[in-house]
Amino acid sequence: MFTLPELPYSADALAPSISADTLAVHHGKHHATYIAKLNDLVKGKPEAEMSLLELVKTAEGGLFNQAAQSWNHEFYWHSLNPESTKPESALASAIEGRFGNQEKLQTEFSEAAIGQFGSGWAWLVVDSAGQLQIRKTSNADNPVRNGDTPLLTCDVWEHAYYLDYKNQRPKYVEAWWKLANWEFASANFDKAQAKTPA
Ligand code: MN3
Repeated sequence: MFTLPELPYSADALAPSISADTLAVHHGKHHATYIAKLNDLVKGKPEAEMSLLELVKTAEGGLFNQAAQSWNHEFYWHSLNPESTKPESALASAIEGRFGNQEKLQTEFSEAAIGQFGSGWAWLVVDSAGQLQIRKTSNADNPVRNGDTPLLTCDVWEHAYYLDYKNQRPKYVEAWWKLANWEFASANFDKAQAKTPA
């Protein structure tokens, strides 16, 4: 049985950038429904014993969609932090090396988030060669399928921002940056470096 993880902060902690109303629906309804549908699909099957990440890496079709949306949302909640954070030194120098500075990373990431046609996700990842990359994926797709290790993600499905920003995705992406959890990204970066062959 997969269970809905609790939010790592209180429901009103991200306001006004992301309102408590949005979190109530996005976590309490959308994320909860992905988990419920996932449990229906794996009931009585060997997949019920697999980890969510294994399912994201290997499942296909409807099972992939529910598993990936379950994983993506948990990762998204952790990609947000009501406290202001900064990339730690190893990640900060990798950002400088790859993008020049953090502002340029933000511009490229925002373009991916705003430019993703329809529903999907924008990601900061480490690729299989250990390089930082910006990715955008459609619907439930997740860059781990291509060997990337995600550091941060921004959900650009309309349900992530419609209550707060209506159709104005750029305003939501701008607000997302105020919450970007660099502590989480730095920890993910360190883990990715540890498993990249030197
Ligand atoms: Mn969502």
